[in-house]
Amino acid sequence: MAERPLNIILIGKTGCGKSSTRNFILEKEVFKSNGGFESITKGVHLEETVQQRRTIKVVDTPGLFDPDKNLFETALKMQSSLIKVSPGPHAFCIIIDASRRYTEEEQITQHIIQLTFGEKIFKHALIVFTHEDNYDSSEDLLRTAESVKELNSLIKLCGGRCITLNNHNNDRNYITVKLKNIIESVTALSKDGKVHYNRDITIYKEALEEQARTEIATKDLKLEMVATILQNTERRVRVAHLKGIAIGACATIAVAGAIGLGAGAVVVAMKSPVLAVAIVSSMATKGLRK
Ligand SMILES: Nc1nc2c(ncn2[C@@H]2O[C@H](COP(=O)(O)OP(=O)(O)OP(=O)(O)O)[C@@H](O)[C@H]2O)c(=O)[nH]1
Ligand SMILES: [Mg+2]
Repeated sequence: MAERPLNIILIGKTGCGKSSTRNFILEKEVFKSNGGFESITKGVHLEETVQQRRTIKVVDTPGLFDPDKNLFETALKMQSSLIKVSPGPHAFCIIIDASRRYTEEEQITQHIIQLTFGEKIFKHALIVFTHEDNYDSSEDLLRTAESVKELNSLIKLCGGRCITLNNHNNDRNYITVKLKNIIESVTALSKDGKVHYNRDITIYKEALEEQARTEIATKDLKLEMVATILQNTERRVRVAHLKGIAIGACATIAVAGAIGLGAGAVVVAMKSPVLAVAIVSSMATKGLRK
């Protein structure tokens, strides 16, 4: 019997190696040299391959921090990758160019990724470090990454799931081993293709649209600004979630009252929506404070 298909979405900063990684997974075209030629991905592209009797669907996305683009518009395009894969992605590969320093832009990129897909994304993500060829070994690269405080936090958020890649290595054994690593990692993460990312992105989409309208230039964005936008959005998501629970609970109580559990329960049901929403809203606000 054929194995369950796996859906993978590649995300990250512009030029980090998403399209090269897609080509590596699809065994389509392995670049031999950097050259001076850069091909910037504009849209969201789905392609598929069969590896180890599994269909692997790979979605390439436009990179964040293209200086000519509004960062939030690019994030909206990146978010639209979700409609390409049904029932949802089994893994997000957060691609990081290990030959570059992990600067403020990289940290903003991490915040924008969360603002696009919500904090749950990290439970469904693995980090792919490209430019492994800049290091003596994969272990050397990982040791260096872990020594960078902010990067180490991201690695922990992603449950320590990391893969290192040299997209320019076209040695058959190397490709076989790395493809096996990637597929095994996504298989384990998705419990053999049974678990996938599934999140209501309405509020995140609204937040990105709101920011895209402000037309702030990408180069003027500061980490604190993006961190505040992210905190406010996560707060709105929590309040909406808790309101949903409260309304659900009230409906249950009201139904119980209606089927004869007594006048007291009905009174609670009538009074509690406001009370419940007030309580949960304050809980949500407290939960976000450091
Ligand atoms: N040396 C080396 N170069 C790499 C590696 N991966 C990618 N590159 C090079 O990095 C450059 C950018 O790679 P792309 O795959 O186009 O990056 P991208 O993330 O798709 O870029 P955007 O579409 O602009 O977001 C290209 O010149 C690649 O050849 C790698 O593992 N090692
Ligand atoms: Mg690309």
